[in-house]
Amino acid sequence: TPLPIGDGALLLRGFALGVDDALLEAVDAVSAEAPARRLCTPGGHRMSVETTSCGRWGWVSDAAGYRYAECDPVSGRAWPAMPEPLRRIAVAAAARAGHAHFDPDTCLINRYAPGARMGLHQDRNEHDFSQPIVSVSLGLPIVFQFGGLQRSDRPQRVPLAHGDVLVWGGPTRLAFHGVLTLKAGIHPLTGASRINLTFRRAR
Ligand code: MD3
Ligand code: FE
Repeated sequence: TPLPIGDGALLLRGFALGVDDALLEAVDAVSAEAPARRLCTPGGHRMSVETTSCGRWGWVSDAAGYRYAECDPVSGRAWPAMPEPLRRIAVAAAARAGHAHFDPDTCLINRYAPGARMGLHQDRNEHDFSQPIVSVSLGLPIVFQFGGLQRSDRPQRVPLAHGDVLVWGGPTRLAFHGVLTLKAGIHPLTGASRINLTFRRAR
């Protein structure tokens, strides 16, 4: 049963469980063409998460800033196309949350090893904030932090497990969010890692 966790945010526990193998196979195919890498923030810090993308646009970060790019800066080539199983789960989750026409043009793939984390931030690189964001958690569990519209708002902590899907729309689209440090563990499908898929309409 969908759990509202904020104004416009919906947690669909286990929504991706029936297609987890297909999603991970697609992630492997994308990673073979565009290997995940640790990006540098504009402030000069190396992110602890390994990142790659598929779809028309890919999210990148370097000394020049955060942005979407049509080419993978490592290979100089276009990002891999978004595999159908990925697109399908994102569109289905968005529809379940009331967004009937979600058409993602990018999927960011974040791979967390034990010790990796993501600090509180807003997602503001997209052009149309009325479009939702869909995120799918695979592999090891993690504690998600869901804050308010001000960085100073105290975040709620929400544990996320393999197969959980979140849809962010409405006012929560611009909420501060992040994840706490991944704890050590072994998941039968992903080994010592958590993989998060984030689907967005960039342009
Ligand atoms: C809430 N990734 O890549 S996914 C990111 O687990 C990012 O890898 C985290 O935040 C991860 O930008 C969290 C859940 C998520 C994604 C986007 C959101 C939550 C969000 C946008 C607005 C509000
Ligand atoms: Fe984010």
